[in-house]
Amino acid sequence: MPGQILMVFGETAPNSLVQLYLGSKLIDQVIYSDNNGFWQFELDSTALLAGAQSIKAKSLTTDGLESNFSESMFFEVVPAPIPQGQCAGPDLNFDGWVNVFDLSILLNYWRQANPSFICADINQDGFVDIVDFSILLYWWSESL
Ligand SMILES: [Ca+2]
Ligand SMILES: [Ca+2]
Repeated sequence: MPGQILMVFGETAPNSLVQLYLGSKLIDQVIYSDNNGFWQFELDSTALLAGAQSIKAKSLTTDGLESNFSESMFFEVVPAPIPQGQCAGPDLNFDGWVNVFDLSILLNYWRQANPSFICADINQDGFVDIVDFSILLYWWSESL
């Protein structure tokens, strides 16, 4: 889920600089393996988009050797409602169910930035879009 901390870890030569790539993008963090070659990194998934993601690592040893990329590790960020404040996640009319009434409310605010009814922006990212729609569908017909 977005907001969770993902532990990413691996093993390489001792005291190497480890570079992590999220997809093809270098993560701007300095990570070193310890004396046993073990490294770990806490990846904050808050900024990640929902969907499949991959991460891969390569390392530079102290004597300048560069490893090949590790195999990519795949994970998925699952869109999830974060009920907070006065909102009840995707239950936009607060009746305990997620159904067509909530969908019609969502569509009322469709593609709006900072909607006047803030709960319509279910994931609270400032915009009512397909992500909010997918969260609503995920919880469809479920009592909260
Ligand atoms: Ca409802
Ligand atoms: Ca949103």
